[in-house]
Amino acid sequence: MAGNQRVCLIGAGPSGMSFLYHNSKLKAAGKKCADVVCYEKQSNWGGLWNYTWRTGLDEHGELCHGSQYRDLWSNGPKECLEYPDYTFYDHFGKVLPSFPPRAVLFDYLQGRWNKSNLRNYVTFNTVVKSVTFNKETDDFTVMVKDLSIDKDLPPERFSHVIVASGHFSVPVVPYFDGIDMFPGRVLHSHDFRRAREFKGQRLLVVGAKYSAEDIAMQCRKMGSGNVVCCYRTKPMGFSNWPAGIEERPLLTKVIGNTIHFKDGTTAEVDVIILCTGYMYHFPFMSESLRLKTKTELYPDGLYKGTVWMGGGNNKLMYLGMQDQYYSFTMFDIQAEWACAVVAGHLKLPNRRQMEADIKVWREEQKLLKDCYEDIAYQTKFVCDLASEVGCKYNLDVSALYNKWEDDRFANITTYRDQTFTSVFSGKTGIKHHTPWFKAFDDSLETFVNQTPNK
Ligand code: FAD
Ligand code: NA7
Repeated sequence: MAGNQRVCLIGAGPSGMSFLYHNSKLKAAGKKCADVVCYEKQSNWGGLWNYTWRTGLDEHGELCHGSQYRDLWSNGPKECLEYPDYTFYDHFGKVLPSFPPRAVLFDYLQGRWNKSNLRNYVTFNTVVKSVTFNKETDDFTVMVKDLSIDKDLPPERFSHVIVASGHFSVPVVPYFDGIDMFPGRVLHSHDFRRAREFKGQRLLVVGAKYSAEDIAMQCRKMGSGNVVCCYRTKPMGFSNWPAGIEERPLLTKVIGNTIHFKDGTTAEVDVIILCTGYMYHFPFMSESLRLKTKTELYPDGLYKGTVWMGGGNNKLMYLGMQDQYYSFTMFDIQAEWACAVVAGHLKLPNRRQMEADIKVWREEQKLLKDCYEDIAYQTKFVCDLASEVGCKYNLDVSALYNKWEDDRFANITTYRDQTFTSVFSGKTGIKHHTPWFKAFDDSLETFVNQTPNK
């Protein structure tokens, strides 16, 4: 039998950790697996779930990866993102409400990784600086810097590269006429850390997706003044915004503290928060290997959303690059599929067939009309990967996602107070002790200890 493939894995967030998890499962089962070197630029695993108070640059002068904020609670029910082979009930040993705060999700993720002793496989404080493909030898050269000693490591050669470096860390920061002379603070959601900071302040939120919605809600919850959200394409459209939040068309200019909007109205604000999304940013990948896309459910050029078609060698893969309804379970099945391909348990079709497959998915994507159709589409994507690897679980949680969207449209303030039943453990989440809009204690201890232990 030929030797194992040598894989460079970039990033130890949920996507990268899922690759390590499935590769170690293959190993434990005595099956052929890869020799993986995982480089992680932060000093801990968890990706975006590894909360940092820092903004801008990290302690080594690298781009700060973290975009999450202190008061973040899951925006989807935990029953939609739990791993089928490691449920929340398995981890906490009790039933909990359906929408946990950030620290609870991080604890859950770490439980699965610790159980499989995955920490040893991650090289922390190492940032990948360059990846190039060697045509003659059909492999990659990877340049890495050890941040802890400020030293470039000798070049390493790998048969495969798996990019799991995330795509919600480098902000899109548009310019608006007069914003440079705005007397108050201007920040991007990437640098937003504490909603309490804006107590009593009037806010302009630019953008109309998850960050805009959640940051507007968090700020009102924590006592901000009025919040005006403005949109480029279409409003978020919730009919039940809490008092003090409204939506208007995009701003046209800023004069002093006065914001002018496309509909001719104006508003006085103290702070501008740009919730204008993130770039796909892979400066360390050489041009021909670099994924260039906008945020969408099926980025172009990736077979099964994973294998990079650009180089023609099928040895470069990207994980977790989709826009996300499904999150942890989608990254996990994608990683399981990628592990099977790398180890040779799954054979890829020829290039023409792969290109045709991508085309079918992307044509279908063009027809999607609303969030419910998006969910059905991503469910199909997840289940397709699951069937390819012969996954024994049915990962379809679309009924839960549809109910979640119904709840959000019915009332954006109370959707996190609803409960869901896990399709994997059969357990139904309990009501949280306090409605989310009035719940100010987001500690793991309070959340987990509101019910007696098993
Ligand atoms: P990331 O979590 O971004 O991890 C990527 C890792 O790669 C990081 O550890 C980073 O340090 C490392 N890295 C990057 N570049 C390099 C390099 N050059 N060299 C070495 N290492 C590198 N999802 C949910 O399911 N529920 C939620 O409630 C939710 N809330 C969110 C809130 C916010 C504000 C944001 C931004 C995202 C949220 N998400 C949520 C989605 C989130 O993207 C996923 O949950 C998940 O973190 C994605 O995992 P990942 O491993 O693909 O990427
Ligand atoms: P998204 O989902 O990429 O949304 C970005 C929003 O910003 C979207 O409404 C865009 O408008 C808007 N945008 C982008 N550029 C501009 C300009 N130039 N002018 C006005 N508006 C603009 O990012 P989010 O941060 O909301 O979500 C990312 C993740 O973080 C998500 O998974 C969450 O879990 C948390 P559009 O609607 O395209 O017209």
